[in-house]
Amino acid sequence: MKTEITRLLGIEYPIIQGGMAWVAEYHLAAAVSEAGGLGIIGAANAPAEWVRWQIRETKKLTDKPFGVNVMLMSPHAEEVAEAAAREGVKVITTGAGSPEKYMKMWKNAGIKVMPVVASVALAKRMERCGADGVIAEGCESGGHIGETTTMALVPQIADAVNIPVIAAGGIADGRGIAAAFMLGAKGVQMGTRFIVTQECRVHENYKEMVLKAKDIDTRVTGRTTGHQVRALRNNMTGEYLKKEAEGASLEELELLTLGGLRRAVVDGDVKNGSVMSGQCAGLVKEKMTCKDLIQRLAEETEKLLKGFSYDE
Ligand code: TUI
Repeated sequence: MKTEITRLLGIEYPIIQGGMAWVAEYHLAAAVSEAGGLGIIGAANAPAEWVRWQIRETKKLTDKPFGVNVMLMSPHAEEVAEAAAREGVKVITTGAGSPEKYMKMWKNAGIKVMPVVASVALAKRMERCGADGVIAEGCESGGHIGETTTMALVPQIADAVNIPVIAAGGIADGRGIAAAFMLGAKGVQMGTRFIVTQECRVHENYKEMVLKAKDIDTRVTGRTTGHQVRALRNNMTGEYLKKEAEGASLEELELLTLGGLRRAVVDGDVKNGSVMSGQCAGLVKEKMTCKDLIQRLAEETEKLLKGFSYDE
């Protein structure tokens, strides 16, 4: 599975672990990188001090490349952007905005930068300002999402830019990875599938809920506020959507989600917390180690791509 992405990042498999807020901490990132993928530490809303500590702990567990995801809506985005560069991180991904103002600093530090984008326009802007690749994230993803599906977004972005495209959103097995290559991607990013791994430190209740989820079990809150977030349906999404339909204010709606992800990930309150997950949760059926998972994904993908026939 050697592609432009494995060569660019110096990794074995073109499989990147999503920089999931609260979920993507150093145990998971190190395990994914050790298994030959690219592990990512999700900085989310954390301060730079936390990110520095996470980077140092990851380095104790692996010599392989790993990355940091800078969530651009964070109040700490600027200090995190600087800390990641100073700590010698090899790869930076970004989410929930445009990282244009940090690009020069990161490129001067020799970092490979791959912004997550949800539109052709932002992908083109990222190419112009020096991105090494873009992660095209469809709205099947968990967490904060855009408007367009992976199936429609990835080929449109692949046509629009000359840098490698990584597909994200709705991918959980070798079929999804093979399909992503057919759409023009040179790699994939997966989040939901990595939540249910041995090394992922989220509360067991969270993993159980992903394992039990069916195809129709996610909901998108915040369509009226512009902060669309996909999560597994529970009391919180039910109440949020009811209030949203009644025209509740932004402040009132934010009260329902504030700290909700932490509540689900850390406290295991999967009824009232925010259990962010992609639509592919229904494909996640067993807990594995990151090594076994990546091996299996590679085998499934290679088998499909090698012996492809219309009839099988
Ligand atoms: O960022 C994500 N996923 C996330 S961030 C997050 S933390 C959070 N929680 C609640 C509310 C808000 C944030 C949880 N999940 N994925 C990458 C992504 N980026 N998806 C969509 C976008 C995006 C959207 C609009 C990127 C850029 C953009 O417009 C920027 C511009 O200037 O055009």
